[in-house]
Amino acid sequence: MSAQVTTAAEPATGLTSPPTRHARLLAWVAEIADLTTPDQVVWCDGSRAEWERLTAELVAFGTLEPVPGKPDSFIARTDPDDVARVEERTFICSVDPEDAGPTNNWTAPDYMRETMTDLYRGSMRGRTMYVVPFCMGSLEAEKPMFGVEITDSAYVAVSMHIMTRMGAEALEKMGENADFVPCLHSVGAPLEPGQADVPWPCNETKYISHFPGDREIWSFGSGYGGNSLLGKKCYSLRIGSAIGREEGWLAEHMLILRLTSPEGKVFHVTGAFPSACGKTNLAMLEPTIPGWKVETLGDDIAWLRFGEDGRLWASNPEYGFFGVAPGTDYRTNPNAMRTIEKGHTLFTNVALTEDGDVWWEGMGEPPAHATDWKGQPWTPDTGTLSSHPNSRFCTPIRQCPVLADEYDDPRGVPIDAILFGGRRADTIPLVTQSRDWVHGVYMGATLSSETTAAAKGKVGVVRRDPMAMLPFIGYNAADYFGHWIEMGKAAVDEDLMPKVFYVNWFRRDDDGKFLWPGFGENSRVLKWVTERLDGTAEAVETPIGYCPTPNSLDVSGLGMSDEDLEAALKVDLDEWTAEIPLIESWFARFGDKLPATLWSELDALKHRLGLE
Ligand code: SAT
Ligand code: MN
Repeated sequence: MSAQVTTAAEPATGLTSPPTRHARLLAWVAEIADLTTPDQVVWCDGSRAEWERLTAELVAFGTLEPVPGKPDSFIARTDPDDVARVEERTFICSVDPEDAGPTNNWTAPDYMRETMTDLYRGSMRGRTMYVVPFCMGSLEAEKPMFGVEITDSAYVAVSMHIMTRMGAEALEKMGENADFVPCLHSVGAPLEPGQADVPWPCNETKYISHFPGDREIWSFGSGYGGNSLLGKKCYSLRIGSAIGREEGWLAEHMLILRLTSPEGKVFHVTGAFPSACGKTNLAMLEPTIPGWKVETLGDDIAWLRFGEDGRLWASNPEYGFFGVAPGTDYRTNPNAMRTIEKGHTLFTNVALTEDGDVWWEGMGEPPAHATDWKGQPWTPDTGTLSSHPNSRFCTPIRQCPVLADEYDDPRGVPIDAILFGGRRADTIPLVTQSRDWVHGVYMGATLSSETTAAAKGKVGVVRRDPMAMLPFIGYNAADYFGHWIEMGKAAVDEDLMPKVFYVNWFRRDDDGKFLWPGFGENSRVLKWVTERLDGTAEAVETPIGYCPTPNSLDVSGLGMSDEDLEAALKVDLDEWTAEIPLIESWFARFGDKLPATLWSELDALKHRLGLE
């Protein structure tokens, strides 16, 4: 390796030896340095000094701007074209295209490696290559899930400080032999000698490639979180789901929360919702009903494994929140606001007010003057959004005031209920309980939602988003449904499996007004869920599952009209009849691979709807 090697704790000058004797890791780092030819190689140690040095450098480059109103916090403004996950540029490079399935983009692994190797050749010229050792989930896990990200973006390195357990401790734990997922990232913007840098380097050509066979991730051209923080969606969901299939567990796009009733009874719930549909809000919810308490364990990703007691336990592999900023305020998510108020937060594509604090749409009164996410002067009359709809806050989980102690417990918590939810203006009632595990899998497999700004593309289009995992299933989605069904069979007793519920906070009336107030009021739905678990809440059996009777849902003090409540809970047979062909064509995409039980579930539903 010709590049200069240093650890980031010291100024990036003197040549020091790499801080590990892990031969496979050393060989890989040397190989990538040879290929990408950075000016220097820096091993990240995760220290406070490193954070200070890198953020100061990023401020000097103009990538970050300090937020005076919050301690140790910064705003990043991306290239206006590099603001979200790029699903059309995301690939599952399995050997057999069948293993990627009809919902993923596929390219042969050899071809992808060749193409991307050409792109990586010299791609870090003029830049620093950071080596970021990290662990998804607790370092104390029986088998810690290590990864190492090589990146030429200091923004990525500091974001990894927040989002993962990383640095010297992770590297030390890896010892000389531990398995790890190599995660290679380059923004793809080499600098010629003397060439001035831009604040947000990236490349028009983007690839987010996964090699499940080799458990490897290659990302090129984008600096945006979901494309560049490779421990997150790429490792913990796409590669994670493929590992989970082999090992008998589930990697899911789920929040994890603990709910305590006024009587002190404890429940653990996970919830799968597509990106930008309120997972973070639900994870930190402040119940509006007296005596109930919510504690947070995770807001985006859950790994579900069987415990020794035969129950399904969930743990959060992440160490921070990467939440959608717009719409977040003291009314919708006070605990997220308190989390970021403590500082140490990186904001991306939000506005900076003239008195030096962050602002975004939905956070109370707009400031008279601000700098918008593109760095332009902004006033409420400008007529544009001050913040990108997918702007984010990246903040340490430990700052969350309602964090449950078990967030760091490698075993996680035993799950009582799984919620599946989407954003649907019609058809899907507020809450429906599945008849059994397989019916719950059917609900997840047919989950649908209107698209959001979290991914590039048109917003507001209804699409199937199975288990809210459409962009994140690392193998054939039909096999993934099969794996979910197998998990139910693997259970010692189906009674020990979590009960499954389908929720929709986003149903609207004919005037387009939301029928259900949402946010903290969702605690009322959680209460009904726990009462169903306890067998105390009433339900009506409908063609689609068990729905609350109007009296069984606690709406006391809500001031909701009977008509609105009825409309929120309604199973509209016409709407469901219209939904059936959509589900049929969705299932048909999987051909013979779709588990036959899911066709049977659909047939049974049609029968109950009186359609055959
Ligand atoms: O863009 S991320 O994948 O980081 C967040 C999300 O879309 O859920
Ligand atoms: Mn997400």
